[in-house]
Amino acid sequence: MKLYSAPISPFAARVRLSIYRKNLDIAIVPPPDGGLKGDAYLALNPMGQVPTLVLDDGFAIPESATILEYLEDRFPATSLRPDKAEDLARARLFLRLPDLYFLGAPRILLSVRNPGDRKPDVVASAMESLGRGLSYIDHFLDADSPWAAGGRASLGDCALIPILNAVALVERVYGRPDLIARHSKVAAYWRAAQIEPINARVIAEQMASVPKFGPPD
Ligand SMILES: N[C@@H](CCC(=O)N[C@@H](CS)C(=O)NCC(=O)O)C(=O)O
Repeated sequence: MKLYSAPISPFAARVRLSIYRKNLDIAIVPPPDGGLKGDAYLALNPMGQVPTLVLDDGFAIPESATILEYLEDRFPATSLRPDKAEDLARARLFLRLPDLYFLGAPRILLSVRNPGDRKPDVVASAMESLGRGLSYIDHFLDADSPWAAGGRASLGDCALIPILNAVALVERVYGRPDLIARHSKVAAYWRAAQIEPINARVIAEQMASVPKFGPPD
């Protein structure tokens, strides 16, 4: 089995987090020659995006949330599904909220590398969307837990860690250290989550592409 992935992609990072936490023997590889829009990759995933999980018989599964659920069904031993239905609903919410409401914002903010090319109105609107999205996450997080849902590692953490890391990158690139700090439960969660070793591994992989965005502070 192999996962087509890119280090910075929060969607691919979600799945890598699950693979590491479940200790699965899945090769993590870059897109094939021709890239995401080449014939070889489009034959697997016509959307031309990472991640795609390719099974040993060649069956290809795109879409991070679908891959995460497949890995839960196929490898239930180290389950990332919380035990209580309500906690599982919350973990899934942490996948849905960014996808539906605010993941476009860091993408917009980080897509313009040169500060001189940034349009103030576009930046302001993306920052507002980001803030609103973080407030939704804050609303549903437990206070005082280093985990997203159910008191242990779950799909909710696979969702939140890569996204909060993308927000942390926005903070550095734009000199806005307040973006996460304004949301007290998100800030406490992020503080604790970053020092957990498997989370830290994925955070480091994502951050490996930081130099492209300019000098870190
Ligand atoms: N809904 C997809 C989104 C995947 C996605 O947007 N991947 C980005 C990287 S963060 C990508 O491959 N972009 C390349 C492109 O769209 O050309 C998922 O959850 O897997």
